[in-house]
Amino acid sequence: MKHFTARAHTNIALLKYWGKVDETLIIPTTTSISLTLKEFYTDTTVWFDPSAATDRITLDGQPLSSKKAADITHFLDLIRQKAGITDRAMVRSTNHVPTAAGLASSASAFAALAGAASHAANLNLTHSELSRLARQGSGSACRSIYGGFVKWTRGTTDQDSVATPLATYVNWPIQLITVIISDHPKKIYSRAGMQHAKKTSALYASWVDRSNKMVPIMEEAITAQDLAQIGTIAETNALEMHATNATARPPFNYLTDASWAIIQLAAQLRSQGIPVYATMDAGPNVKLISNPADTDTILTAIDSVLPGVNLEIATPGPGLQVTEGDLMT
Ligand code: 2P0
Repeated sequence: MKHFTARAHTNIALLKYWGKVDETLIIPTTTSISLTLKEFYTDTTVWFDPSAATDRITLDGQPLSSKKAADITHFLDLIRQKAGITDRAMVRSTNHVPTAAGLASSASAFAALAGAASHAANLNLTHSELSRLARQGSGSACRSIYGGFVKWTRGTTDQDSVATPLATYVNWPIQLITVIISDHPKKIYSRAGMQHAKKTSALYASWVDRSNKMVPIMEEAITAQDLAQIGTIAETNALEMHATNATARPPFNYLTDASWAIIQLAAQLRSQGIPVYATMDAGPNVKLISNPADTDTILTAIDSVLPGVNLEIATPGPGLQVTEGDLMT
């Protein structure tokens, strides 16, 4: 009954994943590129207990809802199957992702679970195998196995739909300022949102086409450490992703007036020569891709548009870490 603890960090996509070719294996329609973030992570401890009748899962000390627990059990079944075991698992997870920040925690959650549970089951998986495993929990989790800039190649099978690192140690100035805009409208989970956009938006096919064409250009921009080019491509890609939602039948929308105020503020700051670019996911928050040297100017500008709004500043972070025992060392 060896205990293992894993830490995995969240990631934000610069080229988004928004739709699946295979809903069960989680094979996406597009190749996506992300940045793993240092400040936000999940710690998960797992051990298998031969005397337990069911999996026991807690998040921040509380038991999960039955739907979420069923998703975790399904994921643990994949690991049990690989390891040839039937023991139930004890899973203790702590999220260091501010809940109000609306940053996706499913990426760090499934990456950490893949790391801790596979070690506890005595599986010695490579990073690539861990990425494929995490992908089957939540697509974006496959990117959180690695630090820095990461590419998830869409592939066509379980074998080749996998993340690879593009630049693990990012030692040049780039940050994401997350502007936390509260979420009043009814939440539409990404899984349902992307499915609906793919099925009904007339723009969806061209979004896929344009997104995939941007992959080599984004890779070049990352190699060149070109913040302006990375930001320009990322902002365009995010706006096009949201355009598939706006043109779905019926349409839906994650962005609020406050989100648009920040998107427009980024454009205004650029017109003054400050490199700031917006990216938005399945919620109203806007993440501003920017240079840490411009933080004060950007924060002052944000405050003039949304006085007192909450902010989190995130920087490039590391990949999955796994250690034996109950605490991260
Ligand atoms: C991304 N998002 O690339 C995109 C952009 C949200 C918007 O990945 O269905 O929780 O579990 O595979 O990974 C959020 O979707 O979805 C996401 P599932 P996931 O980061």
